[in-house]
Amino acid sequence: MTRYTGIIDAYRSRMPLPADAKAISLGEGRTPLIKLDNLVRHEGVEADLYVKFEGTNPTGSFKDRGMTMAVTEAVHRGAKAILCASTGNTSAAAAAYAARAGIKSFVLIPEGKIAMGKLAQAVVHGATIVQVRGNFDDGMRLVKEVSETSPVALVNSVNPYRLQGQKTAAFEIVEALGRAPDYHCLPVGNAGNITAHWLGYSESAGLPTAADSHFAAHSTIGNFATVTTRPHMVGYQAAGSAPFMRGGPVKDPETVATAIRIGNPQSWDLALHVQTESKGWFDECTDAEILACQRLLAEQEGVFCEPASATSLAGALRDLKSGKIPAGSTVVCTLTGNGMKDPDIILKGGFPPMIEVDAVKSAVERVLVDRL
Ligand code: AN7
Repeated sequence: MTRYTGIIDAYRSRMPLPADAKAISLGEGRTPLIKLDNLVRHEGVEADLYVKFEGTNPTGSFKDRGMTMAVTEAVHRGAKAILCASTGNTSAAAAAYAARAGIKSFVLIPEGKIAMGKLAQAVVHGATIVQVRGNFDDGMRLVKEVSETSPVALVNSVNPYRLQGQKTAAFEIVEALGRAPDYHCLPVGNAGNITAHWLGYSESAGLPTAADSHFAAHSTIGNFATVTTRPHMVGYQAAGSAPFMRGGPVKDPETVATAIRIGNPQSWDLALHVQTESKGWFDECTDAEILACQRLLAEQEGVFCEPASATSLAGALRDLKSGKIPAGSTVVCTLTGNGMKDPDIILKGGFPPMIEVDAVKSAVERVLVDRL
């Protein structure tokens, strides 16, 4: 048995890091690929349908894969502080990895629009939290400006090391399935993660992609799993926050899925390359569809993801039912974050009220008898 120590150690030869850079890790990666046979039966679709549950990462989202890389590289260069704008998960990961590295973190968040758990994470890890009177896109503009003139490392996904880390989710899927899926579905905000997955699949297939010119693929395959095909990449957005569906930036994005409340995606051009090269598509889901799917997944399979994450599965189920994704396909949906980050959304969501009883055995038995 060797102790698992995270994605940099696991895929070092496939990472563009100096050989002497010491990995700053919390053991991220190796997340479960869960087959949804209950849900497939319940929904009457025919597919090998999986979710890659990124909510089991150390800070509860896929951001840890990118943050271990960005912070490792920044610290190696001598950075003493990192900076990001965030809808919540990036700030949680940045705060945690900065703590681990013993450096400072500064996070810009949109006022009042971040899930409680994510805010608590930034607080507990000692980040300096700046609430911007504006939305994520305002914060993003600000951190890009500030990082040009201040001695801080910008760790949003415009930092290419982020995507290099996030590509490892595709490596893990290829290893687990022994092949690439036919379709890979993700929620899309800045479109960094869909681009990162395409990089990962392309490297596993030994195929070039237009995204390489931007990120300079560094992979040597060595003993790692290889594949002969790549999936169609499908990106789903929240309807009130769907710039890829509108053909340009959305000025005032609004959705219950606060993680993807993003109107001006930073990886716009790259994501369009991914769509073209993979023969994939973008689509949108309503808030009602997103919340219904979050609940369905929790009830049918025991998997609790955050609202933004359910967007990928809600869209995939719809496209399976319509036949746009053909019956019999192997489909992987990324569940980007953990449901426990955003408990408010559930407790506000019209669930049955709790039952209150006197502290006597018979009262509890009565509850059971009525329901067994
Ligand atoms: C759960 O934390 O942008 O398309 O600032 O937290 O790569 O942006 C979060 C994004 C999907 C979208 N699901 O990924 C942030 C942030 C969850 C997320 C996305 C995010 P990208």
